[in-house]
Amino acid sequence: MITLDRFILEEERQHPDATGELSMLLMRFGVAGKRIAWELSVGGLKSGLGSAGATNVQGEEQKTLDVLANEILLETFDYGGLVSIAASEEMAEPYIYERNAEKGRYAILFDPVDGSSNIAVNGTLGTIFSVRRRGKGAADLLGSGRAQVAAGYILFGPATLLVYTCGEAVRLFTLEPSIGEFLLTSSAVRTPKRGKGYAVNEGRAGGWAAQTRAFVEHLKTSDRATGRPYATRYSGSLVADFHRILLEGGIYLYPASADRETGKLRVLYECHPLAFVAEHAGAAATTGRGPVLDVVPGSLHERIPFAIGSAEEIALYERFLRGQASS
Ligand code: FDP
Repeated sequence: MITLDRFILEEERQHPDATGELSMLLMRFGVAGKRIAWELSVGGLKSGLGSAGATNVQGEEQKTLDVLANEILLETFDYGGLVSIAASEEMAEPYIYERNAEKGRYAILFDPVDGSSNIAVNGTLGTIFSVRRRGKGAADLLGSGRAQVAAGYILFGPATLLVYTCGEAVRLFTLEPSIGEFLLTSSAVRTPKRGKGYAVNEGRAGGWAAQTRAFVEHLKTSDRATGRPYATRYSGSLVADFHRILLEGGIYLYPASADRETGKLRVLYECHPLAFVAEHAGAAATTGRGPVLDVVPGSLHERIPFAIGSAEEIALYERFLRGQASS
């Protein structure tokens, strides 16, 4: 049985110059994940599962569990002197840890509850996180995705999973509830070069560019030789859909559309961290024009068109968008 803490500490020993701070920080994401998993599991029993009445900075309705998960994550890093600043999809401005302002070497960014439309129907949810070296202030959070030190997500499904990478392999842990520990499931997750499924909200196809529609049409067109049609798998939770793709291959898309020219997903809280995981598992993520990790956002809550998945599907999608392939 290899617990998360044991794995991280053993990994740390491979890096003699490590201070142990990143290890502590990753372990704390495990603690936050357990607390959020618990809150989600009892959420339906409590009153106030639905809307908290407030809206987040993107004008979306906040659910009580979004608020709660945000608070849990903030509180988790309030002590230990590890983190000096936190930015979240749920907060208009970054949170400064005054106590850690001088010593905290890291900045964290997170989407506390991703796929929040699934809250009300007991569907799969996730928490996405990203770790960067702290800079001098909020502006330093606006780096390229390649400046991330670590990134990952916690998936709240039938089991709670923790997936992360520190820029080496992608690690996958499963929560064993009887002992309250994350146990190692895979120390090097690899995404197949090609998959059989695609995930996209096709109800929005009317607003897509012709090339995007042609690409999805291509996936749906029968051709035995190339393994088509693909199967549609869309849950309304990016973490759930991405996790399937990470393990089985395929592609997830949230493209630009007429009413959302920059797509829906946020660079810093969703796209960068998942792209970091994808690239370290042999998968890829693109805006349609180039790698997501190369994007340097101009503001904290910036959104970009996003596609993530197996290397072959991502390359094909880019060819479609460039007009170099057709269905
Ligand atoms: P949600 O807004 O419900 O938190 O993060 C955005 C996200 O969910 C993704 O998890 C999900 O894939 C997508 O948006 C769903 O958006 P649509 O309802 O437009 O399909």
